[in-house]
Amino acid sequence: MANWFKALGKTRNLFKETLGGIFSRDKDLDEATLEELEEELLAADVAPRLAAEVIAALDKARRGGNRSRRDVLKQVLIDQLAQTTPFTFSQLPPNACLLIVGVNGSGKTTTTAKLAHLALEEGIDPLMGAADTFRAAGSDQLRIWAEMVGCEVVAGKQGSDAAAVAYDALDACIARNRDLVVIDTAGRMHNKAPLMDELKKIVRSLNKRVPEAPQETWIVLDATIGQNALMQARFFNETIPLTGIVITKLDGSSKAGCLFSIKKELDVPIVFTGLGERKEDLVPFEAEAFVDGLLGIKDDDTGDDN
Ligand SMILES: Nc1nc2c(ncn2[C@@H]2O[C@H](COP(=O)(O)OP(=O)(O)OP(=O)(O)O)[C@@H](O)[C@H]2O)c(=O)[nH]1
Ligand SMILES: [Mg+2]
Repeated sequence: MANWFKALGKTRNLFKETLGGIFSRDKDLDEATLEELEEELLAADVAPRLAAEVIAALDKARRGGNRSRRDVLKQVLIDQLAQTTPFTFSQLPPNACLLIVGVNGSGKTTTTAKLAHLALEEGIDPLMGAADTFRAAGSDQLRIWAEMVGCEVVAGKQGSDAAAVAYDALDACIARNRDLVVIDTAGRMHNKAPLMDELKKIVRSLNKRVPEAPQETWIVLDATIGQNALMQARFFNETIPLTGIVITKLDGSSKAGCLFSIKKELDVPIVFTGLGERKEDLVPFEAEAFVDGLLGIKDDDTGDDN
């Protein structure tokens, strides 16, 4: 069981500075406070539309609703994340292909290995593809992880064609009758056209082996960078349609407001969350646990304003 509450400590501190006004007893939730709060929400990278919705809900509660302010806020935030059923590896077809993409350093390689670990725990037999051929260290890093999680890797030489390695990895998945291949790719800046074209080439190459592959394409986003993550997700989604979002480093001082805007704009599910650097630290995203962690609500809380 992941400790969301502990992992979100630093994020919560950032968020609480913003939301202090809502929670302090001696501060009446008058119109001036609401206005002040809206500005603070915007400063914390909460999208304008969401900030407006939060304020409207609090205003409504203030005008006569008897629910606690915190419950109102919690519900607005959970509704924004509108999560569907949790992802399971067993819902994938046989020899499924999961492509991992994102900008430099967002946590792709680590996440690829953590996903293989989770798949193994679910009784799924995975393979990993090291299609980061850009740096020699790219596939070495995945090999080290592979030993830790007990999963085979298909890798190419440094400088070789990433699309060819991706193809080989999927081919090996089929030949070795594995349930799933998770393919790690090189970090690429979302605004560099040649790099984004390489991503399209990887997808075309996978298509050649299996027309439906990749069945899943997940972007790995670093939660600590805030609103820029939205920009990245937007560019990647325009290049190759994304089917999932993995948010890493929520255990750092993340600017969690960006999660709400990304989810809202892309309407792609947030599938997993990185809460630390160990192999066990990737957990399915849970909207309520996330919002509780953010607002400082513990399981045994009564929900009273404080
Ligand atoms: N605290 C924390 N650190 C993480 C998390 N996920 C990844 N990291 C760290 O982030 C750093 C970068 O992770 P990588 O997996 O190498 O990132 P990458 O996207 O593969 O990087 P490039 O291949 O260079 O683009 C490493 O030090 C990881 O340990 C997380 O959820 N929490
Ligand atoms: Mg990497």
